[in-house]
Amino acid sequence: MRTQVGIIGAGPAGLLLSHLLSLQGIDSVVLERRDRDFVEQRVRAGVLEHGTVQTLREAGVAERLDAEGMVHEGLNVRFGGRTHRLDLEELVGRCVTVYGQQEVVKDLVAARLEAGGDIRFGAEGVAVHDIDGERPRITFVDGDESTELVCDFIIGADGFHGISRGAIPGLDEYERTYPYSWLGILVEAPPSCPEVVYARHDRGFALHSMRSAHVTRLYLQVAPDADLADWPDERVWAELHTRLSDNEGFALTEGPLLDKSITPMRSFVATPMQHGRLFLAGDAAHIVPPTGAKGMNLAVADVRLLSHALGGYYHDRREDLLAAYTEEASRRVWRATHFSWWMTSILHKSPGADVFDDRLGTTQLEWIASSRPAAAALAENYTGLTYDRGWSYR
Ligand code: RFL
Ligand code: PHB
Repeated sequence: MRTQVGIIGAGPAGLLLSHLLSLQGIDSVVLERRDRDFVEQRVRAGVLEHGTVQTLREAGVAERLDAEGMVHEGLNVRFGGRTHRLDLEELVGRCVTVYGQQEVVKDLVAARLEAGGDIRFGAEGVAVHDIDGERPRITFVDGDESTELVCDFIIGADGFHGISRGAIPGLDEYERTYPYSWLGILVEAPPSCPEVVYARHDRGFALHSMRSAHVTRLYLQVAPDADLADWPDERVWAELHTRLSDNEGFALTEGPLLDKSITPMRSFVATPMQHGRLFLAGDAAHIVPPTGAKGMNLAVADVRLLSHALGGYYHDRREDLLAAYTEEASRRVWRATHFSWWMTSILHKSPGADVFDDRLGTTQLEWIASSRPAAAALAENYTGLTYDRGWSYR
């Protein structure tokens, strides 16, 4: 088999890149380890930055997003029993849209298949070869058949646990772990207020988000080694009621659980994001803790750059845009890494934290609640950096 760009992973990064390339007349094949159903049902992110929505619109895959996505002009920060609303639109002239990652994935899979795109679900044993030469190859098992895909370029969009990153020699990796995890539930119940709520409480962090007018998404800070077996639904609800309460009458609506899972928190940056003809995108190269809602947005930003750079290569034989990929992508990655770390540190309660630690957290929340420049700094990062160039080369 032969293609121009071989893409490993059918998450938001791999699927969107495949679509952006096809709009520029560049062929790709996407190899995905899991089946279609699994990829489309996986519950994950929910907050799309302004620029992510714009990219999906420009790519022509935002029809359902525009109809069903919930535009949020503000967000709430809750601490000390009080709720402070940040008016994102008024502070920085941009908002975010709440729309499930799995919905983005469904829309992209549908768009690829409708355009005749090649996505191989259930591809096993994926391995990359000859990335230093001009004809890199990917081998994999498709059904019972061993297959070889010869490419011009390989994109590793296979997430944090994928195989691509390991193929880059001499990679530097920077990592921070956090002394807590998030327990997330998806609930069949209307959201208890119209916007996202980030709550700092003495018992730990809690988050109220949503997926639609009928589905709520909630998270709780739990111990890093927490076991779902120790978190029966009643305990989860009791803790959510306590941590999300305020002195202003907030009442949390309960409902049947549709999903329940625990996610560890990690910051991770690998560099360089490229070697020879292999380029990493999204979680394959970097992970942020979910507190800043940046992971999927960074994946989209990476593939915007790659789409533009690959367009430059195929249309004008330009190699400079590809050569600049790590440097360009890293600027946004490190900004989001700092923002996510900062949001995490001011909103969570670390085990063993003393009064000094607590006051460092609350003084920053008080500052955000009382100072317009501080609120604007949060809003600018939360809604996302703007893009200085398009995803398309032409
Ligand atoms: P993905 O989505 O992990 O996709 C990688 C794909 O590669 C496949 N794969 C392989 N395929 C072939 N061969 C192999 N050897 C393979 N190994 C892996 C996998 O099956 C998968 O289909 O990575 P991508 O595309 O880079 O996208 C990144 C995002 O998924 C991730 O950053 C976000 O989900 C993070 N995240 C959030 N991001 C946001 O922007 N906003 C949020 O509100 C937000 N909330 C979250 C989150 C992540 C969470 N969890 C569960 C990690 C909330 C949570 C709880
Ligand atoms: C979500 O809706 O899943 C969500 C919202 C905000 C975050 C993380 C996740 O910071």
